[in-house]
Amino acid sequence: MNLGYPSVFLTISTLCLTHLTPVVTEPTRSVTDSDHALKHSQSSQSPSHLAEQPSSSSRDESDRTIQDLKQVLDRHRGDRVLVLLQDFPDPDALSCAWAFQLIAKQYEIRCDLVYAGTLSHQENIALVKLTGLPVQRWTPQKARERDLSIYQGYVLIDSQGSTTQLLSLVQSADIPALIVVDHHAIQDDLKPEFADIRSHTRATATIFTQYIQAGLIKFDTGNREHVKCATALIHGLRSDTNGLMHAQEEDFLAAGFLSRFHDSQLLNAVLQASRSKQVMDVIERALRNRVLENNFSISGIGYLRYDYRDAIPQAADFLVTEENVHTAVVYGIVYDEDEDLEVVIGSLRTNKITLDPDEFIKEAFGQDSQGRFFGGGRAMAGGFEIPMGFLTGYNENSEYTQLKWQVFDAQIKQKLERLVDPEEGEIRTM
Ligand SMILES: [Mn+2]
Repeated sequence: MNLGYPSVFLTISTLCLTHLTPVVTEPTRSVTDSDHALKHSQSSQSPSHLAEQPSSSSRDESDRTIQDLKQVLDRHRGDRVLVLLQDFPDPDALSCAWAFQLIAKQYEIRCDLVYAGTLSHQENIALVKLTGLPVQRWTPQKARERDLSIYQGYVLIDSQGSTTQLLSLVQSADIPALIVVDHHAIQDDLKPEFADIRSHTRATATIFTQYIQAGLIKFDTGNREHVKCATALIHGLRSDTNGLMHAQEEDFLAAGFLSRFHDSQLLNAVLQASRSKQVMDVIERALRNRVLENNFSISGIGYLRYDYRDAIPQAADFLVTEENVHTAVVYGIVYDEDEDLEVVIGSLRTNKITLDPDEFIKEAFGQDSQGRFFGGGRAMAGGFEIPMGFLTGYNENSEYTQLKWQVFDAQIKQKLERLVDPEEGEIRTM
């Protein structure tokens, strides 16, 4: 039985274990440049595509999208809705959820922005604190105690639900899906009233900026909330495009529009957030444990507290900066003693334009017994999350703990080895 975590189960075939209890997991998104999340094949960007002007048909289409969205908002005038964010919300998700809240407010729709995990990346904490971003943490227990019947619908932004533990709760409370706006690979299981899913767009912040430009809300430089939201959107856009390095024309255009409203000092303050000691320690471990092969840097960092799980993608960000490395994969066992949670979490970063992180991760780790992938990616970044099944659980015996890590470490390396093929010098994806 799937206890509502519509995600992933591991069968460790080599150990002949099938796991019995669904573990709390999701391919969660994280960080600044959120990796995880099931995201689609974003193949290399062709120069011709970059040069493309919006055709009149695409303009018609975007007009229609805006009209559809307006109609849905109008139909739900006066409702109260839940905006579900990933368990580890990233700037793209946070800023867009906020923009959505401001848009919805004009239709007297009240939005509660919620996430179940942790804000663990220093920049995300700074973003929320410095902008006063109205987001709330609802742990799954807390969510279970809530009266969800006050909500007439839920909204997913920058995800399609596979990265939030709250989705199953909301679904079991029979709250209908209203709106999904995302840039990850389409997952067909939700049937919202309105969906705008653009798997070739680099950031959801770009989509929301286009909504704002199309007049869904009129931003005003005299309105402090608008200024802060525009600043948050720029940060979201930056972080999903690796500081605009992977931005496409539409992202630059969106950033240009937002620059009329944003507060550069505030943005600077968010970006200046310094790394915690724990993150530095994880980066150090990743550096020490890395194995270099065929331009890949692969590193298992051992155990990591749940609260610091965002250190993994940050370590991957760092490892990929090494000379002659085009792709870095960092993973570890993330645990939470209070919740009795243990899960393998990993991040991939690549500079190689022909390497599709989504395909790479899906190919490397395959699917669970329910046909769900253990992870995926977007352009330049990917992530995975593998439940530990029967082996889950804290054990005081350090030798046992060590042994458990070694098994997972070896298994993951073995899966990756198949793709990091030294003979061909090429990455094989699907
Ligand atoms: Mn995003």
